[in-house]
Amino acid sequence: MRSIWVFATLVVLANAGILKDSPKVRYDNYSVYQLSIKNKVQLSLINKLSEFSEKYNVWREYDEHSKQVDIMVSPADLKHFQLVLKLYGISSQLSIANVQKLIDDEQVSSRDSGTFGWKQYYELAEIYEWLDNIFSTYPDVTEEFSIGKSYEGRDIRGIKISHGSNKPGIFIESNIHAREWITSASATWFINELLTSQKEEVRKLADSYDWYIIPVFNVDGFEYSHRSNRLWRKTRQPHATSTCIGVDGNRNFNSHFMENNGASSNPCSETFAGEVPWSEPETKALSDYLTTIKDKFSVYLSFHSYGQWLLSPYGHTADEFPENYEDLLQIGDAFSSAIKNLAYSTDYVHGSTASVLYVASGSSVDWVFNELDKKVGFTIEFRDKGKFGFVLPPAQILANCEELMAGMVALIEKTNNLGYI
Ligand code: 0X9
Ligand code: ZN
Ligand code: ZN
Repeated sequence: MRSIWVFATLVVLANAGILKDSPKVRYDNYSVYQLSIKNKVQLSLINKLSEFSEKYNVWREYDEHSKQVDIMVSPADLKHFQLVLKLYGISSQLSIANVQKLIDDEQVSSRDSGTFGWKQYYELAEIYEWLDNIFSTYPDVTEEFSIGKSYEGRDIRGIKISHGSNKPGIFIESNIHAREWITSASATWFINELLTSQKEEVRKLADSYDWYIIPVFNVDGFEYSHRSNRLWRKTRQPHATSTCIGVDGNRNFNSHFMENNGASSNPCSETFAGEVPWSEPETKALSDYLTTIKDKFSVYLSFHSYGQWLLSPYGHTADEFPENYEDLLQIGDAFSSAIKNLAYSTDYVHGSTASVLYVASGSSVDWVFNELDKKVGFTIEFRDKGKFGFVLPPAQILANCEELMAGMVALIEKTNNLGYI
C-alpha cells in the first residue's frame, strides 16, 4: 500500500519536472568569433542572425567604439556562418575555439580550500549561506533585507552595511544577467572588504556611507546558469505566446521602454524587453524597494560583464545627454585612471551607454536616474574584452576585485567632491 503512494508521488514529482535531472547544456566545439563591422548592411545582417539566439548567441553587441561584435556559433552552423561572412565581406577572428573547454576549466582551474573565498565561483545557496555568516559575525553594522521573491519563489536578498544612521547611501545591484558570474563574485568580495579591510581608503568608504548591496539579483537565472545552462542571461518566467523563456531584466524597467530599438519584442531574443514594463516579479520588486528607500541613497551602480566599460545614462538615446554629463565624465575619468594606474594597467572606457556602447532602453540605471532622480548612476562592465568573455577564469576574480576597489574609491571621492554626496 505504502509503496504505491511513494510511487504515485514520484510520478507526480517527475511530471512536474522536479525530479527530472535536466542535463546540462553542453557547448562542445562551440566557438566565439570577433567580427569587425564596417557598415550598416553588415550590422543589420548580424542583428538578424542574433534574433535566433539559440543558434547564434551574441556575447557582445555591436558598439560604435570598437565596431566589433562577439558571437558564438555552434559547430553545426559554422559552415553556413562562414559562408554568410564571406558573402557580406565581414572579417572575423576566432577568439574562443571551444566554449565547453572554458566551462570545464572554470570548475577546476582554481579552488578555495574549503571555506568561501574568491578563487572560485559559488552557487546561490553557497552565497546565501556565506551571507548568513556575515550577518551573524557583524550584527552591529549589517542588516539583512529582502526585496521580495523571484518568479520561481526564491528570495532576492541584500545586505545593508552601515556604521551609524543616515549616512549617504550607495546602492549596488549585481548579476541581473545570470551568466555574468564575475559580478556576484566581485560583489561578495566588496562586501567582505567593507567589513574587514584595514586599509584607510576602504575604511573611509565603509565608515562614511550606507551601503545597500544585492549580490545576486537575477536569482532564478543565476541558479539556472549553474545547473542547466552556463550561458543563460535572462529571467526564467515563461512567455504566453512563445516556447522561449525569460526577459532581459535590464530592458524591463519603465523608462523609455522599448524605444529606439534598444530592446527586442521577440521573446527568443537575449534582449527581449518583456510584454510590458515590470512584467518580471524581480524588476517589479526592485523598483518598489528602491522607491521606498529613495531618500536614503544617492549613487546607483549596476554590475555587469564584460568589456571593461563604465557607462552612464542615457541608454535610450545617443542624441541627448543628461544635464550633468560633464560631471559624469569627470567621475568616469577618475574611475578609469585609478584602474589604469594599477599594475595590471587595465583599460576601462567611459561615457554614456548609447554613445559609447549601444542603445539600451528600459535599464535599471536609466530608470533610477530618470524616475528616482538619482543623478549619479553607472553600469560597470567588468573584465575582460572577449578572450574569455562571460567565462572569466576564477584565477582572475581577485584581480578584477582589486580593480573594482581602486575604481570605486576614486568614483566615490570624485562624486563627493562634485557635491553629489
Ligand atoms: O546590454 C546591457 O544590458 C548591458 N551590457 S551587457 O553586455 N552586460 O548585457 C549594458 C547596460 C547599459 N546600461 C544602461 N542602459 N544604462
Ligand atoms: Zn522616451
Ligand atoms: Zn549584463
